[in-house]
Amino acid sequence: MFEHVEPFAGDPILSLNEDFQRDPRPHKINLSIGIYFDDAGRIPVLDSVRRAEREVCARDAPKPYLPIEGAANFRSEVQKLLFGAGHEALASGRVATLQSVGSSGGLKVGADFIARWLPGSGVWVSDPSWENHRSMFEGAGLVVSSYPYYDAASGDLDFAAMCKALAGLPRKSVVLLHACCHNPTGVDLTRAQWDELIPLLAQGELVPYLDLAYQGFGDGIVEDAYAVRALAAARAADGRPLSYFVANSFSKSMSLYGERCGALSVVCSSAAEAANVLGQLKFTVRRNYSSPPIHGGQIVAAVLGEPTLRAAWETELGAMRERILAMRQKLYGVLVAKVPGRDFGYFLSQHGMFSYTGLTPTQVDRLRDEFAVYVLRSGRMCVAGLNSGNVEATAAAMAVVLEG
Ligand code: KET
Repeated sequence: MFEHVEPFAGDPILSLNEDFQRDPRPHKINLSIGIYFDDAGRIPVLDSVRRAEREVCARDAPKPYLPIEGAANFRSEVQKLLFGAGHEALASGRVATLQSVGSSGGLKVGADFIARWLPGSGVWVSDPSWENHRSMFEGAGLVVSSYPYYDAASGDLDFAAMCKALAGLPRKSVVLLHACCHNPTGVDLTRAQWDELIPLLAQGELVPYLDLAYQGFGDGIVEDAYAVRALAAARAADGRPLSYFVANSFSKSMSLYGERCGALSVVCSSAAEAANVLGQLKFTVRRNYSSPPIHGGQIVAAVLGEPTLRAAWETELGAMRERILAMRQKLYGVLVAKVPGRDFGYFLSQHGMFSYTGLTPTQVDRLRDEFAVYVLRSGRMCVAGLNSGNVEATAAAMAVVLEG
C-alpha cells in the first residue's frame, strides 16, 4: 500500500534543531531555531505567564470545545493588542479574528481562504523569507514567487527593487510582509518605508499579508505593530479601507511555543464583509481541526487582559529585547577585535532574534563540525540563543571560520 511513499526530506530548521539535541558535545551552542533562551540557556517560563496559568487553573473550569473561531476573550484581547483599544477598525466591526494553532495555523487558514476566495492570486514572499512561508502557501495550492528584499552586497534592504517589483504585480496578488524582526535577515522596513510602500500596495490593489511573529522583540509592542495600524488607516483607490491579513504569534513574545497560541485577523472594508470572511475562515477550520485548544489561549487572554499581569509581561518582554541587544553588542565587540577590517555593523543594525551573518554554507558546516556552534546553512543566526557563557566562544569560532 505505501511502497511508493517517499521519505520526508526534513525541515531545514526543525531537523537542525534535532541534530543539535543529539549532539553529545557538552559545549554545543544552539543558534539555529528561532527560540528565545535566557542567559542560563533555558527557555524561560515568564513570571507573568506562570501567574496567569495559575489563575486559569484555579478557576477549575470545565474544558468544553471552544467555538470554531476560538475563545471570545482571547480574540478580543488579540484585536486590542494589534490595533489598540477603541481603534476605528474594531469599533466598526470590520476585523475578523480567529484563534489559531500557533501563528502557523493562522497563516495556513488564511492561505486556504485565499485559495478558495481569491483563486487566481499568486503569493509573493520576500527573498529570502522564513522557509515555511513558501511551503505553507504552496501546500494550500497557491503559486508562490519572491520579490527582491535583502541586498547581500550592502547587507541592507533593497527597498527600491522591492517597490519596483511589487508595483508590477497583477491586481489581487498577495504580498507576504514581515511586520517586524524579519526572519531570516533581521533587516526591517523603516516607518518611512512602510509609509511609502502602503500607498503602492493600495494603488496596485494588492493584498498585504502580515506575519507578526516577533511583536515586542524589535522596538516595542506598539512600535512593532506599526505596519498593522498603518495599513488599517490606509484607503484603496476607491476610498474604501484596505483589506489585508495579519497572522500573529505568542510563541516568542510569551515564550509559549508548545502551547501553540496565535491568531489570524482579516481586516475587511466593512462589517458585513468581515462577518462573511469570518464564516468562511470557520468553515476552513471546521474541516481541518474543528476548533482550537483551550488552555494556552486562556493564559494569553489573562496576561493581556489583567492590568498587573499585563504590566509584568511588558517588563519581561522588554528585558528579553534588551538581553538580545546586549548579546548583539557583545558579539560585535569581540568580532571587531578578532577580525579587523571586516564590517560587523549588521549585528547592531538588524532587529529581533535573527542575524543574517553572510556565513557561507561551508563556513556554517565548519562552525558545527569543528566548534559545535549551530546556525542555519543560509547563514541565519538566532542571536537569542547567545548568552554570557557562550558568546565569546561563538565569536572565537566565527573568527576562525571567517579567516580560514
Ligand atoms: N512566522 C515566522 C516569521 C516565524 O519565524 C515563525 C517561527 C512562525 C511564523 C511560526 O510561529 P508559531 O506561532 O509558533 O507557529 N519561526 C521559528 C520556528 C519555526 O521554524 O517553526 C524559526 O524560524 O526558527
